[in-house]
Amino acid sequence: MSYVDEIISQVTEKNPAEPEFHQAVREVLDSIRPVIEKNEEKFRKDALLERLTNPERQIKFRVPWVDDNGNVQVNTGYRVQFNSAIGPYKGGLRLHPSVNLGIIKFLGFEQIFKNSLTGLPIGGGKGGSDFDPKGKSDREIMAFCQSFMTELCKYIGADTDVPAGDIGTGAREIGFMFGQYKRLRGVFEGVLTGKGLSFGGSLARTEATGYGLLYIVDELLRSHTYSIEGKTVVVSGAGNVAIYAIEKAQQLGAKVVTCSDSTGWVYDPEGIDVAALKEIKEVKRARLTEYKNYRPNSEYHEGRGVWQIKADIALPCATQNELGIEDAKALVANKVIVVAEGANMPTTEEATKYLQDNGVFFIPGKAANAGGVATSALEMSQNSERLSWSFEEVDKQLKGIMEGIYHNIDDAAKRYGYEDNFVVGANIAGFEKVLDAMNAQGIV
Ligand code: NDP
Ligand code: 2IT
Repeated sequence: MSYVDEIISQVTEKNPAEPEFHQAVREVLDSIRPVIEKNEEKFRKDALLERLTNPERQIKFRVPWVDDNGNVQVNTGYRVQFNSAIGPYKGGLRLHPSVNLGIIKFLGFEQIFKNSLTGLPIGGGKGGSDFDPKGKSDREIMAFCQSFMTELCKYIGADTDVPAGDIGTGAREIGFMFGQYKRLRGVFEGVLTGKGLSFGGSLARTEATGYGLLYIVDELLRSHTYSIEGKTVVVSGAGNVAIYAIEKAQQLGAKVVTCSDSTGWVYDPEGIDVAALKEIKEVKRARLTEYKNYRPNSEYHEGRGVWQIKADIALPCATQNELGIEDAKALVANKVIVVAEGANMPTTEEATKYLQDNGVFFIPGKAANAGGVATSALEMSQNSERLSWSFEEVDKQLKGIMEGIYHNIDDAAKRYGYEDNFVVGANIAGFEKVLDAMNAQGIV
C-alpha cells in the first residue's frame, strides 16, 4: 500500500467518529501524493505524515457558567494546536452546538495549509465550544466567554497561540475574551485578533474574509479573460464572511441575488441590500425572515435552496458540507463559471469532483477564505510594532496577498501537471512550505 493510503486508513481507524477530520485529511493527502511519491521512503522513515496528521497538542476543558435564570450550564471547550512548524498557532474559535473534537480537528488541519498559503509566519490551530450563542443575553455571552477564557488563557499567548473569530464568535465575544485574558494574565498583548479598533484591532479585519474571497475570484476571472462586472452571484450564509463577500461583489459590479441562514434563504432579484442585511444580522441579531420588511419584492423560503438559482459565480459562506452533489448538478446545469469557498470545506467531496469534472473553476476554502487569517496576521504585526495602519493600507496588503495566493496555487497546479485544479495547487503549495520547515526542524 502506498504511504499516503496507509496514513489515510490509519487516520480513519485511530480517530473514530470524526468524519469531517477524515474528509479533510483525505482531501489534502490525496492532493499531495505527487510530492510524497517523489521521496516516499524518506518521508515514511521520518514518519512525516503521521506527524502531520497528529495535532501537536489538543486541549479539552469544562466551561461552567450561570444563565439568566440562575441555572448552572456546562459546555465543553476545545483548542487544538495542530502544527507550529512555520509560526505560532493561529486560527479561530467556533461557538456552535455542532462543535465536537472532530470538527475542531478538521478546521485546525485545514488551517495549517491555509496559513502557509498566506505567506505569513503563522502555524495552524483551531478551537471553540458546543455553546450556542443564539438567543443568549449579552450577560450570558459574557459569562460564557469569561469562563471559557479562564481555562484557555493557560495555553495561549501572543507568541504561542493567537485565536480569533469563527462561526458564532465575532467582535462582541472577542472583546469579552480579551478582557478576561488581560485580567487573569495581567498583560495587554495581541493574544487575540479581530479585536475592537479601540484596543488593538486592525482596520479591515471585519471585512477581510469576504473581501479577500472576491479579490481571489476577480484575479482568477481576469487571468482567464473574464470580468466580474455584470456577473450574477449566489451566496449562502448571512454572517461575517457572507456579508462582506456580498458587499465587495457589489463594489466590483456584480449582482448578488441570494443569502441564507440556518433556517431559510432570501432571493432578491434586484440584488441583496447589504445595509439591510447588516442591520438584521449585525445590529438586531435577527432571522432572515426580517429581510422582506426592507425589500418587499424579495422572496423568503424556508430550508435550503440558493444553489438552485441561476448564477455565474457561487460562493458558499455558511458551513461545512452545505453544497452537495445535487447542488453541484444544478449549478453546472445553470452554467456556473466559478465556485469559491468562503466557508471551510462547504463543498462535499463528490460535489467538488463533479464541479471540476464539468469544467467549473473551483477554489477551495484554504485559498479562497485565507484573507481573514492573513489580515489577522497583519493585526499581529501592528500589535507587535504598536502601530495601527490605515484601512487602505491593510486592504491593499490583503488584495496583494490574495492575488499572490491565486498565482501560487495556479503555478503549483501547473508544475505538477494539474492545470486549473486549484485543490491540488492549494494543497501542494500550502504543504511545501510546512514540509520544508518540518524537515529543517528535525523530528519534533
Ligand atoms: P458567522 O457566525 O458570522 O455566520 C455563519 C453563517 O452561516 C450564519 O448565517 C449562520 O446562520 C450560517 N450557518 C452556520 N452554521 C450553519 C449550519 N450548521 N447550517 C446552516 N447554516 C449555518 O460565521 P462566519 O461568517 O465567520 O463563518 C462562516 C464560514 O466561514 C465558516 O465555515 C467559517 O469557518 C468560515 N471562515 C470564517 C472566517 C472569519 O474570518 N470569520 C475566516 C475563514 C473562514 P445562523 O445565523 O442561522 O446560524
Ligand atoms: O477559518 C479561519 O481562517 C478563521 N476563522 C480565521 C482565523 C483567524 O485567526 O483569523
